[in-house]
Amino acid sequence: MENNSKKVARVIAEYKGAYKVKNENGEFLAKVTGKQMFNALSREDYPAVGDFVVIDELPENQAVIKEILPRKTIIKRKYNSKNEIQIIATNIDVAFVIESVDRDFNLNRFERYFAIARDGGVKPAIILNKIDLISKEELDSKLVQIKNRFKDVDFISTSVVTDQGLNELKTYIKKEKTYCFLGSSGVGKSSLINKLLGKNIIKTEDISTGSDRGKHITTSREMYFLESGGIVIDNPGMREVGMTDTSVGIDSLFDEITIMAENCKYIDCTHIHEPGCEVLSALKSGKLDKDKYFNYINLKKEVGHYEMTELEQREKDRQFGKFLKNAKKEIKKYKQ
Ligand SMILES: Nc1nc2c(ncn2[C@@H]2O[C@H](COP(=O)(O)OP(=O)(O)OP(=O)(O)O)[C@@H](O)[C@H]2O)c(=O)[nH]1
Ligand SMILES: [Mg+2]
Ligand SMILES: [Zn+2]
Repeated sequence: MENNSKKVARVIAEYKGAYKVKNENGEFLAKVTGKQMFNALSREDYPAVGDFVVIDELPENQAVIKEILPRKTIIKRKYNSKNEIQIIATNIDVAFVIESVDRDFNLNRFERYFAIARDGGVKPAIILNKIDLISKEELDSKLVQIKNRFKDVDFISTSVVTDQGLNELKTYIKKEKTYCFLGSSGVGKSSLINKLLGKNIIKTEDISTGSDRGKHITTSREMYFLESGGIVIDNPGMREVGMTDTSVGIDSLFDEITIMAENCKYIDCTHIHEPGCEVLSALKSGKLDKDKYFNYINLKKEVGHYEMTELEQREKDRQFGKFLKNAKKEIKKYKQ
């Protein structure tokens, strides 16, 4: 029997055991087939927000997801020590990494998010929000830090209180492209998306409870369609940003170090204690930025952890601890 009800749709929200999908015929509450679940080897075999899927449309806006079309890009992370993977979103053009200028501001955290984005082929960009809370001078100093550390990353500074930067953000978001909003809880992801939508569709944290930190307001991922034709995805804030399984993203993030490492004496040099290490000598001479170096080592370590046995982990921790102590001493000496 020919099936005329097969259509392509996009997954726009994910619930427990069901998905909201959308196509030109409307929105459907969709489930995967039993066969699909049976064949699924990992989380990655299930649909995620952003996926293009083939569906069978049923009456009353129900649907069955038959197939996931190949993903162009993916944002995923390992979220626990059991290496379970969480797919944050797929088919994303740009990942906006949002930090607010208050206590949340942290350059290393940007770097972690960038690694997650780049691992999945997604271009990262920075939104620095809540700039109404600081002076022009403080803002300039933060922007200089961002510019120096992340030379090739676009950044926009915004405030949903004064509307600063919102036009710039709107212009940045292009028709038919998909943008994923990432960042800690409370930085203003949902507030920014409400501004882009021009109305308060998403519930955000009440200003009066603003001190109640650590409470997650947004609890599910959801895609929103802007009048301009741009597509944005709101996410719940992430508690800790774990790394995914490859170190490719990290290496591209620290090109400078990767290039130096080509001249290390040993091909598998970890740049922690080896003789003839080009990276360590650059660190000593001051040619390599010390924050960048420690961040690199920490990220490497974090990625490595997932691939190591517990015993190896302990040994590496011990070595690393020793190394850190020595390095700190060295740097102190160097500074004096
Ligand atoms: N002063 C100031 N407050 C802001 C700004 N943007 C958001 N807020 C406030 O920050 C709080 C958190 O905003 P949300 O939009 O809920 O933050 P979120 O990132 O979506 O948080 P989760 O959903 O928990 O991940 C709310 O009280 C907002 O009113 C801003 O630009 N300036
Ligand atoms: Mg939110
Ligand atoms: Zn080395």
